[in-house]
Amino acid sequence: MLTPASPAAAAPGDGSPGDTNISYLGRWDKTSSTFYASNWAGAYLRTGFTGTTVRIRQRNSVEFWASIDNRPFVKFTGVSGTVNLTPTPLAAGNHTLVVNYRQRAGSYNGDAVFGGLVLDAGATTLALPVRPKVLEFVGDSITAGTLSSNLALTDYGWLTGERLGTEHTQIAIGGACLVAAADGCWGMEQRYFKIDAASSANWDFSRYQANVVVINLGTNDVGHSVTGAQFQSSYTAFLRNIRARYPVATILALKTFRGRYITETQNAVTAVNNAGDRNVFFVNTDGWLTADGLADAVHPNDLGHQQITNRLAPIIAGYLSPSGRYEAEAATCDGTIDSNHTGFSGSGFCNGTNAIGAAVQFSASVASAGSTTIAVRFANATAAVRPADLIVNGVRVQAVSFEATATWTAWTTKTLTIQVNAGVNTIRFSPTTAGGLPNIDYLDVTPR
Ligand SMILES: [Ca+2]
Ligand SMILES: [Ca+2]
Repeated sequence: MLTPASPAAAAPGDGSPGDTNISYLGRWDKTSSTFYASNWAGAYLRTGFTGTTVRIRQRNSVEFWASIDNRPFVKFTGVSGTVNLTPTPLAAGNHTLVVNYRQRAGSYNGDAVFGGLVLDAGATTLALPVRPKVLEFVGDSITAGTLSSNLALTDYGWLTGERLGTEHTQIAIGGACLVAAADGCWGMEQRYFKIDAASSANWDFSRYQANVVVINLGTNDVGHSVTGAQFQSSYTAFLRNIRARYPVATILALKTFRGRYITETQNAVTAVNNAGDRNVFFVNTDGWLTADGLADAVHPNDLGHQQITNRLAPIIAGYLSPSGRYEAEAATCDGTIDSNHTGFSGSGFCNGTNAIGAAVQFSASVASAGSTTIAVRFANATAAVRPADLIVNGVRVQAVSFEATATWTAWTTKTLTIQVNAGVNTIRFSPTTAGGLPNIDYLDVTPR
């Protein structure tokens, strides 16, 4: 008779948790080789696979979301064992899969582990291109997506990362404070450095380096009698401790949407700036959320998370582009992102609505204040010149004429000189006639 073989080591392509074709983003616990555990709110796995079906091995009852071939995520609730993700088989060929497990938090305690994929006979996983940048969002229930339709998936952190074509994760849990208050609160000044909110195990920061860390903390500290002095001291230490793990990341300290501990947050940023860390910035969020963007007094709904994303993504784009190139498809575009006219850079261009004031706005970061050149790439196959105002940091600085080009694929570049501030600058082109803007591909900002 056959003797059961000892478990073989994971081989690339076999779909087991250790399969190196599978990318794990966020804080996964790989201690068990048979079930990798998904931690915090925004962890996910990505892989390609061949064949027509895919099933996923689970252990005990769990809730997760899966997206195949970039289609909308499908939610699986209360499932266990080998779960079929393709009740309708796919066309034969190469496919992609993204899976996000619901975070264990509050009253939900599902078994958020991944036991591998079961593919068709002869099928294999395929490695997907790794997105080169990583964003990390640190916060409480707002950053975990509470009261949005699909929790972490419909949260501003996830949406911002997807908008910018980066990897992303939310180190967040409902009820979190910055300060580990004596009356009990998830104190992120300590918890952030753990593999999961409730774990005593330290996270291994060598697993990945974030390029940008966004902190959105302070909303809950008020309810735990944290004084302003305590908050400021903890925030300053928190910034230093994150810096010790991520030497080159840009760290953004958001003004909480409820406006809590504003001065203390700014003072903490100033303290580390004055100590020589210039890559930490306070971000004013005034006006980001409107009343209809809230599900209750505190938590954004799906619209609210979109509103935050629309404001935050261009700012982060500004910090992700040391080359100084800002694609219009990652900027704020009053129109549609199109890709039907070839020759563009990146993944497309901004086709602004043909109307006065339908603008494109870039957020560009520079190290020092002064004069710099910008170059905007555009196409305008109408016979008419399309004029616009150039507005820098809210101030109209000059009129710009976008002349006609031979075709919509005859991209051309216009160079201008502007004055900029140190840090992030908004650079806006706002059309002054009903024809709107030309199609805008990108903006180059000469670093300084
Ligand atoms: Ca247009
Ligand atoms: Ca582009």
